[in-house]
Amino acid sequence: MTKTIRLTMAQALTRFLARQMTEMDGKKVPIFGGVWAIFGHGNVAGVGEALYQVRDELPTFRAHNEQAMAHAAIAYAKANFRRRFMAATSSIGPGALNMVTAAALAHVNRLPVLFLPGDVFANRIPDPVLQQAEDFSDGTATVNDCLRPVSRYFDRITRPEQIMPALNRAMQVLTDPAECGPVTLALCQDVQAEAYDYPESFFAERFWTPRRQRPDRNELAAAVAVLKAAKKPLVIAGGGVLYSQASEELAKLVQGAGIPVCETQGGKSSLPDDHPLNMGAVGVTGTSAANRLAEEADVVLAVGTRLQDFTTGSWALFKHAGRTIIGLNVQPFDAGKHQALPLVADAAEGLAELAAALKGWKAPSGWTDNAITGKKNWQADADKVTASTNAAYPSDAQVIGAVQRAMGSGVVLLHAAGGLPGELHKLWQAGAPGSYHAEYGFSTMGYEIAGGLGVKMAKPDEEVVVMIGDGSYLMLNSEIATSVMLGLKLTIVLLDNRGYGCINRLQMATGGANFNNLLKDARHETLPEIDFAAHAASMGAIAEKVPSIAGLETALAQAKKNTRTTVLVIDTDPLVSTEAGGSWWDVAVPEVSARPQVNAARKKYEEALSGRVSLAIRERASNV
Ligand SMILES: Cc1ncc(C[n+]2csc(CCOP(=O)(O)OP(=O)(O)O)c2C)c(N)n1
Ligand SMILES: [Mg+2]
Repeated sequence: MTKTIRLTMAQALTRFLARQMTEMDGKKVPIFGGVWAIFGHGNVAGVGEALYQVRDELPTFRAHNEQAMAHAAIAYAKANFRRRFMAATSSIGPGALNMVTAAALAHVNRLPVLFLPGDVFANRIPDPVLQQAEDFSDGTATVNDCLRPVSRYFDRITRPEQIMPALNRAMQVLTDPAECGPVTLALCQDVQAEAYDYPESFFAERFWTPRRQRPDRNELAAAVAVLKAAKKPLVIAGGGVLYSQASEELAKLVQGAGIPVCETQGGKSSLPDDHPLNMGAVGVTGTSAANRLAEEADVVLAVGTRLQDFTTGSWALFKHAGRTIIGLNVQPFDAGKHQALPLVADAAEGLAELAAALKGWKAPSGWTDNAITGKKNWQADADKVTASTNAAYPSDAQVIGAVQRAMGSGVVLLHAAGGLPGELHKLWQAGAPGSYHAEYGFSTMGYEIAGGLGVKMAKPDEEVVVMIGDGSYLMLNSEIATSVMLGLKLTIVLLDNRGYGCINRLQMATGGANFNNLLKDARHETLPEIDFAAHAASMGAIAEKVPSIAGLETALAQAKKNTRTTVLVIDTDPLVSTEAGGSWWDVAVPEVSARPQVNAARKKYEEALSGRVSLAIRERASNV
């Protein structure tokens, strides 16, 4: 007879989660680093009680905002290269909906996280329960259905035994490198508390190892043939290189074949910044070293990248009419994008097999040498814009220079939205793989501080530096208090340019009037003067407003020694960004307007569009 154990559905869930294991650095560890929780009536009695039972094996962490706690969980998974992850549980209604944006962030970035929102009563007797949204035509709809399009797997648990197949499927998705993303198990409030005789075998310890798919023989042969014929090959390293921990294999391949590498936001730190073949950032926020090669490349080996518009300059950057893209990706959806020659495989396996097959082959030396020279020229440009200054309102680039000088490349640098991503992508000199943590798949304002907390949980021995704008800070800063409470120290550098600087610049570039971005240009009775240092200090952080770039460097030296979260605020110039590098980005400009500035911007926009169209026609012709 099957041995069973009588548990509530929520107790079965938490017991199961605590028994899932993996290996990190040769040591067996739980695959779930813990559970973030904000309780309400929809989860406190069921999931809350069950989490308490397993609190020693599966720790619970309390946050101040459901979106933020999900950000921390997601950043934890990213910092662990998806080898370990966390769950996030909320009550029903607003708590659950607060996680939708974070779920989309994880979905876009292909990051594993388990969402456990409470849900309405399956028996529907108390309908409508507090916080239940009522659909006039669909009795099965609840607010949690908003999580469906942003979950890789969604299930609603309406009977206690359903949790078994649902958790089995959840683990498949969370650990599958191709499918990987958010999983939502919506837990009906009454069912969380319902008991069932679960087979004991369901709770047996399970050990998960990352799957590494090898390439198909024919796809590999086709890719090798194309590469061997290449005169101007270029590698784009995307986030998949990091998730697969394929940096060594990447370095071996490109050093052997003399192929320059450029990096997406997600892929930055695949190679150290000072690797001579690393051209740095590519695309809209790219370096001149990378972008001039992208314009000429005849074969583009795109590794672990979604090829989003910032990488391809909205498909106007890669100008070689006959170019071939090889899509080395573990996910066929990405591998075959834009008529790429697919090479479906784990990045490390794929790169290793390509290197073996290309042994002895080298790209023309003129191409490689030219790339190395371009990198040196770029570095000289970058050094100029990041040099120290006495300006009252320094640029973002000058602040980046100060952070780099004070903290070096050995820290984990994290950012997500505003003007910083573009500047950091170009200018930050990253060290080891994973030392540059950008959330630029979804570019979610408010990811930064909670994200930093997740990274610190994953890497407690590392110095985590969060760079953030005033806008992002005001959107979501509450987890500063959590970082202080948990003793997880962050160094936060807040650039106060008194508004949404980058969108204001975009507005000007598209012919718009300065309107509703900088605080001074927004409807107001009193111009706000926000004391960010006082605000951060009120949550327990060590906080200081620094008067200058030199002052920032001094304060950062002290911050390094601090054991408590430190927030350093500096006033910056909202109008400047780095001119060097970059490429066109498709942002639609109005076709008609009463503003001559808009009409002029539209004219330029149409010229850029026709340039891209003629590029596409040339491409099609060369493919015939
Ligand atoms: C949640 C969210 N809302 C809106 C945006 C659009 N957006 C991108 S950057 C930005 C302004 C960010 O302001 P701040 O953090 O001060 O950075 P700055 O642009 O001044 O460098 C806005 C509104 C976004 N990315 N995320
Ligand atoms: Mg700002």
